Amino acid sequence: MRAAVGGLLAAGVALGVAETVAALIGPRPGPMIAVGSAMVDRTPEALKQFAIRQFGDKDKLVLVGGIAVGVVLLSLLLGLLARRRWPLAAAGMGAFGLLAAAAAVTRPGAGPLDALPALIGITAGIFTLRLLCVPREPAPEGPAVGGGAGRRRFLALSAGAAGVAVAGGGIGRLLASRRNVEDARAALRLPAPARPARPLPAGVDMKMPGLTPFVTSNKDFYRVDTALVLPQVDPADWTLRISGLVDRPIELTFDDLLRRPLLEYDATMTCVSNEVGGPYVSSTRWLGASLADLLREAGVRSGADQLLSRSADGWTAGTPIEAILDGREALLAVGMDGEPLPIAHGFPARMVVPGLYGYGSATKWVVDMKVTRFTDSKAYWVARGYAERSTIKTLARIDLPRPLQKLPAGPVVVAGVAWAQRRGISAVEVRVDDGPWRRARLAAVPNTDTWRQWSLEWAATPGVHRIETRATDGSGATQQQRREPPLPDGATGWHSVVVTIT
Ligand SMILES: Nc1nc2c(c(=O)[nH]1)N[C@H]1C(S)=C(S)[C@@H](COP(=O)(O)O)O[C@H]1N2
Ligand SMILES: [Mo]
Repeated sequence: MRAAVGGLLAAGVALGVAETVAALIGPRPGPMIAVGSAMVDRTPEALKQFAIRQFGDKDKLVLVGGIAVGVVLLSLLLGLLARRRWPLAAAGMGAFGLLAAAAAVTRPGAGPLDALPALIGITAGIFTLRLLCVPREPAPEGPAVGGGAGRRRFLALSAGAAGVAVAGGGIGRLLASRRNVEDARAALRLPAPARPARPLPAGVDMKMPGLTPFVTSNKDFYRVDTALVLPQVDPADWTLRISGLVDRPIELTFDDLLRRPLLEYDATMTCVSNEVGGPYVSSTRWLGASLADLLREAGVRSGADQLLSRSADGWTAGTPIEAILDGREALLAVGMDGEPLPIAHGFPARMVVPGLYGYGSATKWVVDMKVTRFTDSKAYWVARGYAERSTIKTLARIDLPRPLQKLPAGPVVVAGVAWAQRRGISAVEVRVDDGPWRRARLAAVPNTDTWRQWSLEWAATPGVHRIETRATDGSGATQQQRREPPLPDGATGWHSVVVTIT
């Protein structure tokens, strides 16, 4: 019992000390996050898909929770082991320290210094383990071990260890929170756009309760990224380098970026991992500088076909240069929905390229762009099996009625959104129980790069019914019925819901 408690406290001390050291030596996540991030990057794609499906936005919470449970179990075992075979327990704990140190130094942008938190933490942990778990040689004529004096000593040492663990964690948190860039974001005033978007046309939003609003608020905007802790990028320190196969490499500060003509543009962003009917799609009004202008200034050399963009936390996306230069509104964005980008959505700057899935175009916290070739370098998700190039597939989603909803017979509103960025939506059809397709009413849209609301009234009769929908894009192509999974280039198939009418 004591040994197990001792093991736990030793782990607590190791983590607490490591967090403090991590916060002291720089804006670096502690070893738990380093280990978690390393695991995220090394997780097989199938497992990651499973985690996203099972836990959705909570996948990161589940991972960190899983690591915490692992640490607790291991430390209990090490405590028990320490009592019998101290050298083995010490070596075991040391091995985990080395593993955590290795995870930390191999994070993108990390250096040898990043090994320090884990190494110093684990040293403190081993020391604590020895104090608490290894029985002391009984003094020749002293009281038997485990007697009152032994217990008092153990309790005092335990209290001390718990204090170090909690204080260490607390100090680490406090120092880390002072590096948060939320204040810098609050202080930032974005310039007025040189080219404002026209007001949204009347009737973009049918304003039905339960139907996805045309504009997604920043707090409701879906979030997909590999970051366990949000990168804190201060605009005062931000620079963007554009290099590689260019005639004139560029380095921009945030002030340089804000001095460029800023454009506003309404566009819908979509994640390739979104299942048919899924939530990883949102729309907003972006504000940013033209990416095409930047590339033209840099002078793309012939033969280059990929813009490999990199975030502050080392994530990469590979975007076809052709797509950026073909006249679409590709942006180096600084604002969304009238505000600076929220930290979770890439503050202070990110890429937005209408028509391309986020994994191949929408780098958040972007700090580097390299003009290169698809054959020469693979971006993060391409290295993990996703298509080198892909365009967003046409998809309609039913928002109303909800799946398995029970409704009274009579008129029932069927409504949702459909998207086919770049091509636009020209029709949405609905059918019930394999009956005839009927055309839904389409809401107005500002351009072909946003989703489009649709609705239709259905005279519902008692029974269990299956409602299906399919969209046709601006090129006249209708969505295929056959379901395909998100890997490797986006899900397809007709979305359907089953409801009970009484
Ligand atoms: N730095 C970074 N940028 C990233 C990602 C990431 O993991 N890291 N994920 C991409 C993916 S897969 C998508 S779908 C979009 C989502 O952007 P959002 O979270 O603002 O909705 O961001 C893209 N940009
Ligand atoms: Mo994505």
